Amino acid sequence: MKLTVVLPTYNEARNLREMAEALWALPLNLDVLVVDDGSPDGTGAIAEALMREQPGRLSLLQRGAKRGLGTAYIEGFHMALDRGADIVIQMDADFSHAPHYLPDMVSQLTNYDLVVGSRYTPGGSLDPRWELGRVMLSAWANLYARTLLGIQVRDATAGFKAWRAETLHGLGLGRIRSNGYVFQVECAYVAERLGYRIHEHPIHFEDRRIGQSKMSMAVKFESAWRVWQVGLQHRNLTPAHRLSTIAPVSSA
Ligand SMILES: Nc1nc2c(ncn2[C@@H]2O[C@H](COP(=O)(O)OP(=O)(O)OP(=O)(O)O)[C@@H](O)[C@H]2O)c(=O)[nH]1
Ligand SMILES: [Mg+2]
Repeated sequence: MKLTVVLPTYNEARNLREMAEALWALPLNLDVLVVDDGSPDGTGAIAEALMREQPGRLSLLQRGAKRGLGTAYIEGFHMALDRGADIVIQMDADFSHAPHYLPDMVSQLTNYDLVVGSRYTPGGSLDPRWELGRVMLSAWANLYARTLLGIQVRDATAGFKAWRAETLHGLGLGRIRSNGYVFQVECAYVAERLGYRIHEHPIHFEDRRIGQSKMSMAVKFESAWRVWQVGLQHRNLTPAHRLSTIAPVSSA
């Protein structure tokens, strides 16, 4: 069973080493794939040092310039799948998504196709250090996306997910077009439309330990109209559209 954790990074030099070590300390046999966008703070050099220290446990996809979270994940997922991952984890590199939830989330993949680390399912919680404005924005974004798209998942904007490789194959990564916050919503929506079994595992979401947010206000506002596009683009998807279930075209 090959398990790959995809970590997108932009200026996470002060978090990356600790994060990789926390992941390796888990009772899981996993490798880490860092997708770095030429972070000016030298995150890439730290990833290279970790690669030398722990051969085979970490790889680096270096993209050179900041190109957004969505495309970072899509490229990272493709690479993980091409290298034969059976399970792919996505999470932030800043400790908002605590590594200690992973063993439970992974074991739930026995019964589910996608497990979401969820702030808004019973038992989940948000860091009390979040200011009221951020709590409201997050709650509003979730309500907005869920109402507009009819999403069942309570934490539709969650970026902490454990995917079976078959689910990612069936999703069809080429369908996913969002690059900012809506990337998370689009993946959850498409997975639901395609009839995948989704479980929400409650998590306590911590504010980032060190460093700054990379998400500008422009990205947050772009998300509001982008949700409409996601709805229009995928509303006709049904379980029959899972890519892995499409019969190969006969060459005869
Ligand atoms: N490769 C890559 N990673 C990114 C990009 N933007 C953000 N990230 C990473 O994606 C993860 C989530 O971004 P954050 O800046 O933490 O966004 P956020 O969680 O909404 O903001 P905070 O609450 O302030 O942490 C982090 O690991 C970032 O380093 C990007 O353009 N490219
Ligand atoms: Mg964060």
